[in-house]
Amino acid sequence: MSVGVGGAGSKLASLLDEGSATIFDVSGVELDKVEACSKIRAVAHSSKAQLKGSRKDPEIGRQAFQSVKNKALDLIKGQTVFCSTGGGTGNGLCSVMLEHLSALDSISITNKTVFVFVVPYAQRESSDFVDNTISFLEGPVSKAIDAGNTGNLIVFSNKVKFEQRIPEKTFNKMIIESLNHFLHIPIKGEELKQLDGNIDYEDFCLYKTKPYFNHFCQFEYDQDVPFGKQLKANYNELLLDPEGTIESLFLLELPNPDLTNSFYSILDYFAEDDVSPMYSVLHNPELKKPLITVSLLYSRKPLELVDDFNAISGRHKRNRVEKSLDQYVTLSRLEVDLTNEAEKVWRESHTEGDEVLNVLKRIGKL
Ligand SMILES: Nc1nc2c(ncn2[C@@H]2O[C@H](COP(=O)(O)OP(=O)(O)OP(=O)(O)O)[C@@H](O)[C@H]2O)c(=O)[nH]1
Ligand SMILES: [Mg+2]
Repeated sequence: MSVGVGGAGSKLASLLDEGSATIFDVSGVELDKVEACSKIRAVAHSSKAQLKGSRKDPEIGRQAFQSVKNKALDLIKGQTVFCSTGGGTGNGLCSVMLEHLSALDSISITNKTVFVFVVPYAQRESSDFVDNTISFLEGPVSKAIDAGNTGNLIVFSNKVKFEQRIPEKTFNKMIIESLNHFLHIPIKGEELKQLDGNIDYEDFCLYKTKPYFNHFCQFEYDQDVPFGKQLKANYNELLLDPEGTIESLFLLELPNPDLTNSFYSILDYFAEDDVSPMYSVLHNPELKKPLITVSLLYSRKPLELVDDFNAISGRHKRNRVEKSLDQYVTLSRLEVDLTNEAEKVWRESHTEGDEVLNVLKRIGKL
C-alpha cells in the first residue's frame, strides 16, 4: 500500500495504488482533490492551513504531525511513502516520520518503509522549495541514512518536467511508469519462463528494505556493446544519477532463449566493483530485442546532494539579486567635497597636506 503526504505525495501515491492509497494533508481542500481509499487530515494550529495547506512552511507540517502521530507511524510500517521535499506539508510531516524512525534502536525488515521523494528543479522553481529541500536532506534524510532504519530512498527530480515542459499529470504518470518497471520485477518472474537466475518476492522485498538510494532504469540491451557504456547512457533521467554501486539487481528479458549466455558479461561488469547482483533471466517471446531492468543501490551522502543544491540555489539567488539591482536600484548622485577628499589622502599617505592641496589648486580642481 502507498501512503501519500502533502500535495505531490498524495497525487503520486494515488496514481500508483489506484483506490487503495492513504493520503495525509493539513488541508481538507487538498484532500478532496485526490481520489484515495483513506484520507487523513493532520490538524494544524493555523486555521488558514486547513484551506491552503502549509504554504511552503515545513514548521506547520511538523507541528500538525502530533495530531496523527500514532496512526501515521503505524500506517507506514512496511509501506511506501511519497512526498515532495519543497512544500511545507509533505516536507514537515515526513521530516518528523524520518526523525522518529531514526531514533529507534532497530526496525524489523518487514516494517521498513520505502521513501519516494520529489525534489524541485532549482533552476526554475521557487527558492523556498529549494531551501526547504536543503534543510530536509541535511537534517532528517541525513539522520535516516546514518540510522539505517528505512528501506530504499528513491529521489525523483522535477528537472525533466521543467526542461521538457511536460504537463504535471503526464509527468506524474512518467514517474509511476518508471517506478513500476522496478516494482514489476518479481511479477514478471512469475509470469514468464525462467532461463537463469531467480529473483522471487522475498528476495525483492529484502532488497527494498536496504537503507540506500535506489536508481533504476530500463533499456534495450545490445549484447555486442559493453554493458557499462549502455548502462550510463540509459540512466533514468527522472532520478538523480547514481554513484558508487553497493548492491544491484537486474532482470533480463530475452526474445530468444539462445541468447541466455549474454547475461554473463553483465555479471563481469559488476564484478569489477565487487558487486554480485541478484538477477533473473526470463524468456519473453513478445519482445523483439532483449530488454533489461537494472537497479543500483548507492549511498550518496545527503550532504553531497545538499552541496549540489546549494550551488544551484546560490546561483539562483545571486541571479535574482543581480536582476533586481538592474531593474530597481537608481544610484543617488555622488556629492564629493574635494577639499575633504584631499585631506583624507594626505593623512593616509603621510604626505604634506599643503603639497596635495597646492597641486589640486594648480590644476584648477580647488
Ligand atoms: N512531479 C510533481 N511535482 C509536484 C506536484 N505537485 C507539486 N509538485 C512539486 O512539489 C513541490 C511543492 O510541494 P507540494 O507537494 O505541492 O507541497 P505540500 O507538501 O502540499 O506543502 P504545502 O502546499 O506547502 O502545504 C514543488 O517542488 C512542486 O513543483 C506534482 O503533481 N508532480
Ligand atoms: Mg499542498
